[in-house]
Amino acid sequence: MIQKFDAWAVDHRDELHALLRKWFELERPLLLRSDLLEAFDLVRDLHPQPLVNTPLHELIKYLQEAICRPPMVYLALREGAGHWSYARIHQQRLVLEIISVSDYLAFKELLLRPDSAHEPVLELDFTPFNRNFPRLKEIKSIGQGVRFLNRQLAGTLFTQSGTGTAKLLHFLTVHSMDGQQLMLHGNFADVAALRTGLRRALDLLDTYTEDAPWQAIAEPLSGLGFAPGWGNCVMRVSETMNLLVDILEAASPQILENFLARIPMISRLLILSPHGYFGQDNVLGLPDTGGQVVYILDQVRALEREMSERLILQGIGAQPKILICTRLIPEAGETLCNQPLEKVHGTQNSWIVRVPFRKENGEIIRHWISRFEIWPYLENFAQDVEREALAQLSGSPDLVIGNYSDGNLVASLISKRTGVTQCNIAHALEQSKYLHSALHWRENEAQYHFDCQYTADLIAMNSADFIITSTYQEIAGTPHTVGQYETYQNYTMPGLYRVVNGIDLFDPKFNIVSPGADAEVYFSYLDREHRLQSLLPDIERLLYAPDPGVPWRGHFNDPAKPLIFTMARLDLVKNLTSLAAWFAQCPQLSDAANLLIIGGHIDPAASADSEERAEIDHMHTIMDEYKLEGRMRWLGTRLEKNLAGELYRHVADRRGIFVQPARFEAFGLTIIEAMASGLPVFATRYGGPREIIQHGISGYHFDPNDGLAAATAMADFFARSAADPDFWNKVSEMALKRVESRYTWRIYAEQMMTLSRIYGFWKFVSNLEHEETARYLNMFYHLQFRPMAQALLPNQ
Ligand code: UDP
Ligand code: LCN
Repeated sequence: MIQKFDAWAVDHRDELHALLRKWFELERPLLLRSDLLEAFDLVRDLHPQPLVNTPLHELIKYLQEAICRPPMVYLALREGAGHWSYARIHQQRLVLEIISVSDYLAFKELLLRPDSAHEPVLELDFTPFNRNFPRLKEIKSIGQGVRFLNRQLAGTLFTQSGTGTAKLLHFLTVHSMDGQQLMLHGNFADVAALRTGLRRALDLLDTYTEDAPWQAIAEPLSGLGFAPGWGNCVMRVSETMNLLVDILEAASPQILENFLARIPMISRLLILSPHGYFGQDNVLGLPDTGGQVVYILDQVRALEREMSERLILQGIGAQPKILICTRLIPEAGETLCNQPLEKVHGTQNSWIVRVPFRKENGEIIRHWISRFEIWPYLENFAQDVEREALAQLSGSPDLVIGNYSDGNLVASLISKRTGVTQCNIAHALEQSKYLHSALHWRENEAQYHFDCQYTADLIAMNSADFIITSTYQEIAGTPHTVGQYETYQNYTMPGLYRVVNGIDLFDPKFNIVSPGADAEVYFSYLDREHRLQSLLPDIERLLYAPDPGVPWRGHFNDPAKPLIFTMARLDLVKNLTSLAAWFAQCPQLSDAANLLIIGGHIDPAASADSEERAEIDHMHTIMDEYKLEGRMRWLGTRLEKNLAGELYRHVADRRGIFVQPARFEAFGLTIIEAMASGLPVFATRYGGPREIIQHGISGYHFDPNDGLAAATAMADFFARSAADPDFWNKVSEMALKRVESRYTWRIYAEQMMTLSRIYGFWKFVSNLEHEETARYLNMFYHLQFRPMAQALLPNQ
């Protein structure tokens, strides 16, 4: 591409010059893709020579960012996910020169620190550590890591004569759970002996009926060297044994996967979610407590069910146990977050375990602390949690799952000490939510401490054995937008350090496993039988009574109109205030529908969070300015789950829509909840919603930077639905179908358990330990993260 461009540029200096001039005229040193394309379009329209389909046009398509400091422009080009290159061009010379990522970032640093050109900088680069590890090649395969790993490793393991089967024999011989020996007793000296044993066992099984239970065959099989774990009845035991016979005969990755799927490996989980108010009642909507809590509680129920069913099928009596470890907050208001132990509703043996944050001197932190401020407490927390978990589980967990930057860091610390497999879940990576937050970290230091957070992220994502994400775009973005993990590939925090390769998107550790919406609560508005009629009076009161009984502002002059509904935490990124403004500024929309907003508080004094207080004030200003009193109702409350479920359905009964207007949304559980209820959804095009919704089919995306277009699209939707009721029905039907086929907790739990088993197996039989990386991270943790985190402690 660059060569073609160079050849073209020799004869087209004028066009190139005109374009650079346009960029400089914008008088902004940092230009985004949209700015760069817009300028190109202007030049194209004015210029006598056609520019479409020229090498310049090709190049422009890949531009992601540019830094303009006359006379130089530095360009970042993204040919596809994870494929970046960098170049610079001089305004007079007009020759494109390829440069390194380091040079690009160094130039970017000058924007903030113009005098730092010759300062030495700490550069982080994980490239050398990963050279000998298998990695994916195709962009479209990103996120299917464990399947790839299984294929790759099965290939090498079983082609090296004998080693694969011998390792498998060793694995099955030492495999135990909760102290109980499983699969093989250890009587088989080699693979040939195992083969003979399997033949004898299968002959023996032939003499029983297929449905004879494990208990009937346990003794004779034990005599042949077989321990429990093969199945709960003769049929299943012989199927499992036949899979092993096939592997010993000629292994294929698929047979190996099917066999591993049957080995009981996971029964004790440790899940970490330190920062928020983590509870089951009265917590949603509080600052820092949102989807992550919903996700984990639903996840735990699904995983427990899946683990139990699998253990029963394999004839194992053990009961799975899951611990969710979070912080204990002594001053926890109306919540139960001051209780050390709480059983998870709807489970047999899953618990929320709360451990307080403490200072070095043992003093316990009593109040809630924003997620941006908790970094100094995590190291002690990790130690305390580890002790507590080992005691409660009577041993190590089989898997540690981290959540969000803080939980993933704690998972890394625990997993490093115990050797337990580590899985990360991001929920939200703040680099995508707060634009240029790494570059401007110093200006935002007082409020956000992104230096600590992004350092913790780098450590955790490189320590994890595997990472699950809710969408593909979370890892790799789209052809033209950068993925959330991709933002960690290279970035700079001027004055701190520069990252030239922070994470590899093609690493097989990445796996897409999407969450679901709780089907007991979020189901179609048409499913009349299951609907909770008893909640209707509450909904009538909340929406239409002069006093809804919770803090509120506004009412509906014309309650017959359909509703535009939104519900979220009231933080800046969720952007609810903008939705109110778009609604007010678009008369077609505010004529067609009423606006219902649920989030935050009405009284700013009721909030402990500065960002939330600012949003509350802003919402009042908009309501005053546009006189929204009779067209909008704002409820400053947190809805209990069942009530929220029935409310989505009520909005659907009235042929309304759900809107998610965030500036950026990592995934967006409310979107799948609304869709599962049969509501047409309009959602931001930045982040997960773009992948959840197929635009124009199962809902709509919009650009939150263009509120007028978004409001007009909603108004058109209402107009078309009024003219043709089938139009609304079609979108509603497709939304329901989309969720059913992709976003359910049953699919999630199956996939998650498959990953854990396959990964656990490979970790055992092959050398997947990234020892050198671990050492590098250890140094980075101690020399970089720790001092920064300690510096946040008050009075230091
Ligand atoms: N939620 C709720 N009641 C409220 C506010 C929010 O039940 O008053 C739930 C909502 O249904 C969803 C979650 O909180 O399950 C928010 O998750 P989402 O992924 O949309 O956003 P997050 O808060 O995680 O950024
Ligand atoms: C955090 C977010 O910001 C949401 O986008 C997700 O849906 C939620 O966590 C659950 O993963």
